[in-house]
Amino acid sequence: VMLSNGLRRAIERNEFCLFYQPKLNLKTGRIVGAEALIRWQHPELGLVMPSKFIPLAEETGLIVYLSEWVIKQACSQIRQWQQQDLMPIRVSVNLSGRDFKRDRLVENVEQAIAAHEIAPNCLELEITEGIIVSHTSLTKEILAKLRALGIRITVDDFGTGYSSLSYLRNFPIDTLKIDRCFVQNIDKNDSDAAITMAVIDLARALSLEVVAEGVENQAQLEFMKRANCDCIQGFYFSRPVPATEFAGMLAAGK
Ligand code: G
Ligand code: G
Ligand code: NA
Ligand code: MN
Repeated sequence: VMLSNGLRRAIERNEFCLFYQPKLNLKTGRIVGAEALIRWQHPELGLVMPSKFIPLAEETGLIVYLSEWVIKQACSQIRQWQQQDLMPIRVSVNLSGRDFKRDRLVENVEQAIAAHEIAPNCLELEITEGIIVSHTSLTKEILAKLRALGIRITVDDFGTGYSSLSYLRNFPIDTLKIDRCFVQNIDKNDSDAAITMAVIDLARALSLEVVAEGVENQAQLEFMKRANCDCIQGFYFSRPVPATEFAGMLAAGK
């Protein structure tokens, strides 16, 4: 109850911030991007994680305002890093199903990119497989418009959406992100290993980029290298960190 009352005020008071988790290109060993993950800097509770308030924001519809803020903030951050000569990197943001029930999303993205004068392909939108399959016609239209702007689209949690694969040929997509539930037991479970390799091959065959999320140890990293996965993201390389810390990692990697 406390959180639900606070959420609306928190938006007005600008109490949110973004953490950034690096994505590492396995061929070059360099950071190529980051996923932006929202946190709520609550005046009494401290740093509140998204799992504690995103579901509520989705239920109440406030998510639309949060997403708008996240998009603007990510674009502003991309611009700042560019000005510090820390580019080129891409930043991805997570969107919710609610965001695809309104045409305003395209306008929000277009305005944020223009206001911060960033290249559209520096911004990536992560959309779960579930969103893609559940709201087809308007979602497809919105995605097409976003893609036409030059925004990159990632299918998040790939393999968990209980979907047919046919959307892959109908939707404008750039990247598949292998869900961490497959990555987790890759060394112990032959099926998970086989599924992961098949997804990587599928991505390659469709000329899509493929990212493995939730890489937590050296063995998983080596597996992804052998399997020719493009990029990894996970605690083994880095947890999500504040913007200044991420900038430090970028600078050190130069
Ligand atoms: O950062 P953390 O590991 O706690 O993220 C938990 C979940 O919250 C993830 O599923 C992530 O996709 C989601 N999430 C994080 N930031 C955002 C955001 O800005 N918008 C939406 N819609 N979901 C987010
Ligand atoms: O797909 P989704 O947007 O839910 O993924 C983002 C979430 O995954 C965030 O909550 C982030 O903190 C979490 N995450 C990132 N790397 C790892 C990891 O290596 N292991 C685990 N368990 N979670 C991770
Ligand atoms: Na994500
Ligand atoms: Mn995911």
